Amino acid sequence: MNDLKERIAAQLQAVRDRSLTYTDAEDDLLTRQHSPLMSPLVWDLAHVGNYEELWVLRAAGGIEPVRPEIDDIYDAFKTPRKDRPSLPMLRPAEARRYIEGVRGRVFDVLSAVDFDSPDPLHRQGFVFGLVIQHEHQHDETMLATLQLSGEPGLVRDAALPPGRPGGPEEVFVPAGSFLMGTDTQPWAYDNERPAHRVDLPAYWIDRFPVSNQAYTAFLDAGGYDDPRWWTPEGWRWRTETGAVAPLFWTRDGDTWWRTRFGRTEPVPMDEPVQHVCWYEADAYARFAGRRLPTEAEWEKACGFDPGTGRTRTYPWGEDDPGPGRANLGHRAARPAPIGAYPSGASPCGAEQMVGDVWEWTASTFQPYPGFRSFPYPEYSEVFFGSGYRVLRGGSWAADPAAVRTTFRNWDHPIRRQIFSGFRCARSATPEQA
Ligand code: AVJ
Ligand code: FE
Repeated sequence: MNDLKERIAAQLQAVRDRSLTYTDAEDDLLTRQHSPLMSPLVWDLAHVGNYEELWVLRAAGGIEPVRPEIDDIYDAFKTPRKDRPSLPMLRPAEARRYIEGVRGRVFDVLSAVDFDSPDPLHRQGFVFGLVIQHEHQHDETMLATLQLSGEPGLVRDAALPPGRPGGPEEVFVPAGSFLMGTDTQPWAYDNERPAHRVDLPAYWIDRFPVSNQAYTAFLDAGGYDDPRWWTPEGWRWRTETGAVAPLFWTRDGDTWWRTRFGRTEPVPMDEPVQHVCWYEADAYARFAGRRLPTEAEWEKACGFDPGTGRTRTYPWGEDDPGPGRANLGHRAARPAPIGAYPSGASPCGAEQMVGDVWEWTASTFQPYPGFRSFPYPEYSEVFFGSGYRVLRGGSWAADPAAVRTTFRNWDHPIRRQIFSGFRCARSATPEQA
């Protein structure tokens, strides 16, 4: 019980340290717009504080509003990202003071909260999980903004385990049903619920995410000039943007270079490809004679344990993600080489399902059968439909607090400033099944 309070307090502290590190910069960098796709960094910073005020202080704590007059400024639905620079935002110093003031009272609510309360915001500390995951997701968004800005400084050079070339390229998942989603993860979002049985025919899925090496073969084969591989919308995206390679790649003679956080280096061929949009992932898969996995195929390959019939929290089981299992939490500012995490393998033998890159799936973002919006429709419900594709697994920039087998991310199919890659799948033939 108190143990959970301590864990929550530590996680609140850790995520705030992270946000403050990313925004420890000159006012100009924080208030400028680096891309119409992104908010000014100082908007994200005050927004996470305002979100805490709305959910922990007002909704869960019953505390009177601290600064109701700024709610509209930090409501993501009132102003699209491209228009946020013109908002009367708090200046960086004021934003830091505001979020610190809110945070002080968040700790008051935490000391008083009863984790066994029938109130679903209180029970098992849900509302704290909500704001911790929310802030980590915005931190990842801030990293994408900083990457677009070209600012140096966020490359981190923690050593990652070496890659392991060789071995099977795909793993087999036999036909059968599994439990998708969750009723038991205490901090799962509404979109991960409820748990429900899904029956799948047999399929093959890549053991690893698609590497830069494999993706480069697509470029070399003229894949970006061949409409055969692209859907009509994908081809339109490709011609309108003039894209010739993943975002942040440039060519010099025979060598592809990539730039990350202001540092330019030859593309490391043994890493998962990142900064591709859904259309690129889908086109590559067709070129390779494969397809993207559905979300259900991805989740079953990630967590289903045929031995117990249950779906694991992480591919390897229930242990928290550590540095030997997966590349998470911005320890290094890059995906780890292919094969770096044998001890992070899932029951079917798929590796690097969690960490490294978000993985595009074939699926649009839809509610599970029996979905109930909680605690508010603007987290998930308003995004359901055909406009978004689901990404799974979490990137090197995702925090372990916001990563699990059932976690669902989504974005427009044109987006590639996010830390996105993919792996391929194919249906088994009747003989194989
Ligand atoms: C789940 C990453 C798509 O960033 O739009 C942040 C998370 N929701 N604030 C997003 C989110 C509200 C969301 N994604
Ligand atoms: Fe938000």
